[in-house]
Amino acid sequence: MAEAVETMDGWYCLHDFRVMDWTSWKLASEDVRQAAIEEYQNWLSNMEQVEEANNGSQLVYKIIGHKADLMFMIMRPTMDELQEIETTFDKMQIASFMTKSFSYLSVVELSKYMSKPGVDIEQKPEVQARLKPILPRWDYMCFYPMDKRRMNEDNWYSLEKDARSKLMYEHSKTGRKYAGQIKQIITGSFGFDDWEWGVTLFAHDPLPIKKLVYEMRFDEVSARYGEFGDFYFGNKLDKEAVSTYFHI
Ligand code: 76R
Repeated sequence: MAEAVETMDGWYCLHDFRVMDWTSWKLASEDVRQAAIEEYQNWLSNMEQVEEANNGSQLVYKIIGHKADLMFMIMRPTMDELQEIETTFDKMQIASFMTKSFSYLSVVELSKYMSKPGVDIEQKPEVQARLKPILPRWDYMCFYPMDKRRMNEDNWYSLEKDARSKLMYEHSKTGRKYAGQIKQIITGSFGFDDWEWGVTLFAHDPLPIKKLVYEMRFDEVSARYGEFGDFYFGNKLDKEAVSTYFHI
């Protein structure tokens, strides 16, 4: 039997996708819309305070295309906080103009494929900073869930650990070429959601994301073992731009 790799796990993470019902929003009175926007902005301010205290992080993206209009990416130390945040949001005025189109529950994960035996890297400040990340304020974001294949010869879970480490090393070399252009957060979702991992990529420009994802398809680990879900792509919605976004 192949041996599992140890993982280091950080903040819990919810990717929450909503579709805006612009027709109902347009039909609502100016007062209702204004109150809903203010309530939403207050909610964002409360969330920002949590982030300033280093107890979590969050971002909002405008998703392009039919799959969603907004994506909230929320990270907190406990799963309970994520549940509470979701319920609080659902009770807000603005949520009554939205439907949920997709969501993804996971936890920030770093595997120990690259760590040396006998060395505990988990408590290192740079590792802790990656496990509990303050999300980057970069303009573009791409999210997709993925699995590692379990089919006939191509079964990731029956590959020996050394072989998997070698493939992951090759994978990381491709990734490192994009240092400074792309930040990636891998979240694990075994037992939490329908896929095994969530991949969230941040960039200043959309094209490096396409180039990285394409180039990785040729890494053996993606070519032989990668299975992918739906892709979501968006640009950042800052608090300052909220009024403009919702303006009719
Ligand atoms: O943690 C590290 O950064 C060390 C190296 C590394 C690991 C262990 C790494 C680097 N990744 C790791 C694990 Mn990754 N990653 C993906 C995708 O589209 C595809 O083909 C795959 C989706 C991208 C785009 C990506 C980017 N990575 C993983 C795992 C867990 C595997 C397991 O445990 O079996 C998955 C599912 C996964 C998927 N990866 C990098 C990147 C990038 C850009 C890097 C370089 C990061 C850096 O060094 O700055």
